[in-house]
Amino acid sequence: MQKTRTVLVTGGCGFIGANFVRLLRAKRPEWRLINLDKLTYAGNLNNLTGIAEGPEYRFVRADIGDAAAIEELFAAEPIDTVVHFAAESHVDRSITGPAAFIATNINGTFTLLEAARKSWSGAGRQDGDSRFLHISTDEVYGSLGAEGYFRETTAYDPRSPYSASKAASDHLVNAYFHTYGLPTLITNCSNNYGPYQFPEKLIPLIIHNALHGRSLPVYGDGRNIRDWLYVGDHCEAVLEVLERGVPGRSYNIGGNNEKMNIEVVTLVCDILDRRLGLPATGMTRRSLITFVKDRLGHDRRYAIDATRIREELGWQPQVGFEQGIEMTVDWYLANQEWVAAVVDGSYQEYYRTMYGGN
Ligand code: NAD
Ligand code: TDX
Repeated sequence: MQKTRTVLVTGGCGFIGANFVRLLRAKRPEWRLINLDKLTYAGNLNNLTGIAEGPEYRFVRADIGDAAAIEELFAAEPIDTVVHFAAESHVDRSITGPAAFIATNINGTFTLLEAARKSWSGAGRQDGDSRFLHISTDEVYGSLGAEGYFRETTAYDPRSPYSASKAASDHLVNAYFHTYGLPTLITNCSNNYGPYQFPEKLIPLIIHNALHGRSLPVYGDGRNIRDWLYVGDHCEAVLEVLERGVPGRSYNIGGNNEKMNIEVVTLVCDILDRRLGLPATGMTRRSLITFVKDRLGHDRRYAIDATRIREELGWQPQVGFEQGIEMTVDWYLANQEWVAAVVDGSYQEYYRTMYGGN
């Protein structure tokens, strides 16, 4: 028999969180789900259209750093499971404005850990099946040369304010396991792509710009390598770790799919050319590619060794990269209203600051 859970998902209105909320509603409809999200620029209720509030689903707008609000929620609801996605997630923004990353990723995670510790050490919640799953990133491990992979035993070596804040939160989570016995788990995943990703990240930004005939900014020489994973595969992995992972453990999640950024960008261009034909200029969309100033401290290569999750939990990615990019391009083509609503005034301002008038 499946255990029925009361799950607090944080950041469920963001890219991965919304995909995970959708997966849980479809696969574990009997679970009660509370989605807590601050609705920052990256959080969007439109990511959850079709998910109605009711006995099994509730949305709460709050900041994970607001200790009073979080403790009140734990007092009001029999939460036995936390899946913690909420974060400031964009590396470039962490370079221009790190403060929010410290507040949300470090202090916010601390606030959640404290609330869970206090609540779960109280009477009535000690059924031995509570879980605090912290969603983290491969970026905590730093940057690889041409060889090697990140394993769960790889020493942390974060190099951007974003990755340093995620590393700090991972350390806090582990400290709560060792010190207080909080049943924590951590997943460290590679780059995700797919529906509902905010167009500040490489793939949706390239799709959006290419559709509007704008230049396609590629940082540095375009040869930095990321390991790309379709978001649906990531969400399936998160559910596996939540239900069957061993508390105290970390699980690396990756697509075994290393690509140079320039390969990713040209693939998106070629798919759009195939889907829509050439633009009015008669030039392929590859002609829009523009090499721009590199990101400060730009990590060269990430690559995940996902042996542990494959061997322990039997998880493997199901969506191939070309297939996943085609599905993603098609989703953005079919959801131009969603895109139009998120590229509002503040996005335009962000874009001008980052990329100038291009
Ligand atoms: P996102 O930026 O799309 O969404 C973040 C969500 O968190 C938004 O809904 C936002 O409103 C919410 N949020 C931000 N600050 C908050 C706060 N103080 N209180 C409550 N809610 C807050 O991020 P994403 O890409 O979906 O990433 C989700 C998680 O997965 C993050 O923890 C990120 O570090 C991790 N991760 C992301 C990737 C990736 O490729 N996107 C890869 C590995 C790990
Ligand atoms: O305009 C761009 N041009 C460009 O060349 C942008 C936005 C990015 N890039 C490069 C930088 C990276 O090498 O593309 C690569 C991917 O960039 P992002 O989409 O910003 O992702 P990245 O910095 O790799 O981090 C992502 O994966 C790990 C997520 O944003 C993180 O939240 C996650 O932890």
